[in-house]
Amino acid sequence: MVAGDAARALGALGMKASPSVGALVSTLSHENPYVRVYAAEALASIGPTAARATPALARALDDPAPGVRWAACEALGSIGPAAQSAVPQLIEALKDEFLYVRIFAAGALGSIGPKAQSAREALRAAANDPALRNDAEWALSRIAGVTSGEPVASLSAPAPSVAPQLQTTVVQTGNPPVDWDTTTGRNIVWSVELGKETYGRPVVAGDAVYVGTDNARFMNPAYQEEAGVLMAFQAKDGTRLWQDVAPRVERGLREFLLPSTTSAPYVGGDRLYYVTAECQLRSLDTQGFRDGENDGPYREELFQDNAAADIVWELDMCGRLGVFPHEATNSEVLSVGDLLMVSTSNGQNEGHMRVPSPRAPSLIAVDKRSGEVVWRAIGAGGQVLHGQWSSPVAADVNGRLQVLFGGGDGWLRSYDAASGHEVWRFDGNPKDARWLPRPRVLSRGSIIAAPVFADGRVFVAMGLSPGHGNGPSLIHAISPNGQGDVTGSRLLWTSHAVGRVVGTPIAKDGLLYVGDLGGTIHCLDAATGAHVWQHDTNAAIWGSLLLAGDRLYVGNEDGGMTVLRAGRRKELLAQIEMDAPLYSRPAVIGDALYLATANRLYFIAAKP
Ligand SMILES: [Ca+2]
Ligand SMILES: [Ca+2]
Repeated sequence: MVAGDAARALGALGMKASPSVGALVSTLSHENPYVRVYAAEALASIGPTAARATPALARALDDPAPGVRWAACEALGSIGPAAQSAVPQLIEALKDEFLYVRIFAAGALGSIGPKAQSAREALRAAANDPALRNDAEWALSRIAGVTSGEPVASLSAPAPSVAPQLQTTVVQTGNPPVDWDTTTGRNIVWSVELGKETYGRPVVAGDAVYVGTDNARFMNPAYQEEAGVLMAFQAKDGTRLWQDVAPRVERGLREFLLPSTTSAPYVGGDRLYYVTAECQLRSLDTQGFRDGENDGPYREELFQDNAAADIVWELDMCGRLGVFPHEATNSEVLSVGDLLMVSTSNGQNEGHMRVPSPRAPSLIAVDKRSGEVVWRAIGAGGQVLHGQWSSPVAADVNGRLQVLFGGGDGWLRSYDAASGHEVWRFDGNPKDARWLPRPRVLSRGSIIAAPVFADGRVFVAMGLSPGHGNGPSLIHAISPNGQGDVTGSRLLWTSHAVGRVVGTPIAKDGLLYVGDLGGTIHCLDAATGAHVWQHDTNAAIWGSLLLAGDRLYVGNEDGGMTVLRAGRRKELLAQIEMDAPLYSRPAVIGDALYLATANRLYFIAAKP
């Protein structure tokens, strides 16, 4: 893979790699398809000065590997008008069997602009494909000489109801145990096996508990492929009810999406909504096939027995919206009236060189009943630093419902919940911060933890993928009453005292609790940002914290569960060791906890 590594390194240099265009052109005919992909991606990050690669890139549109074809489209697009000679091959690529090749071909034709006149008819035909419409229409406007930038959010449906119906599950009442032992079984009522890499958090609704995991245990012996799974258990005793599998979708991707369901579902009545590991938003019937009916327009379930999930509808965010998810599609589902809102996880290409689908939405609102997209927001667009793994939250700000969404570019954006129009935006990064994705340095960051709204303040913690380790970072408090860019005008305070954060903080009684990737839990004064206390748990904190009654539960990557008393005075209540990593927030029901480790689900309650 030396040639591939060299191509990746050149791509990272961007413009500075332009003297290597000749070498990259020869690398486009390397025998290893991955090396050819990296060469094309490296040419894409060089831009217009790679113009002499145009003939070779046009030939690469016939490459047998789809990844090479779409990366070649990206490169031709970034060369721009000087890639005019490739227009005939790009027109052919509009009919490629792989969606991303078609999308990026349309994007390249638009970037070539008025010199791609001959593509107009083909683009008009391509605009009939819903997945391609955005990019084809954008390309047509560019060819016509219109340079007005982003397509406008389309709002075709009547104004949806967005009555506040907020899910505030982080702060709970109840007094769950602070004392349990998985070896002796103390206070463990039951436990069941999950997959082997579980990041999903348990969600309890009705008499069932749901959790996203992987297919490592082949719970359905008839299906032994690598895949993300959503499991449903009976809440009282852990009896398995059904599971939903999201088989790998052949999109010409190099299968770098995590094959484990990380999205926590939202359950409303007899419908459950979640994002699969393959970037599909699904509505399921909570009764599965046990009600004797195959519900909804979706009838193509792979399995239709009592242990299988009944899909009501599915929105494939890649196939329908041209989204290019990076590494994991993990959004929680925000329910607001008739709408569901999710992050699409649109992000960088596999080589981490650029965002291949910059016009795909970052955040969408979908009609709960039909699965139709009501509005879409581009958000970070082409500025995503890595991936997008934050989840939207709703905030009722003086009677107007805002949707707060942390972008992969480090900007927090607020949208009007009904229309999707941006209300304000806040840049969480210092303007001079550089992208340095390695431990122990201050890097330009993305927003991964969900923002928190409490007592009129919005808190947003900056983070990086846990794979890049911990480092100095920032947390901000801002006022949500502004318009436009509020970075300078609505900042209340910034604290430099925290490390990189990926788990959602908790605000309660004037205090803010934040766990970082260095393993430290911080208690800050919510009004001033002043440090009240901190406690080191000795391993990275990934998942969100849980506050139940006055008990703050903090799980870490080493399987350590630390329980502290919430309040201004630090008090350690318990330290419990589990035998597997704790990545997610437990669910509290009454005085009991549903807790998932990386491989097991536990029901924990005081036993007489
Ligand atoms: Ca059913
Ligand atoms: Ca169905």
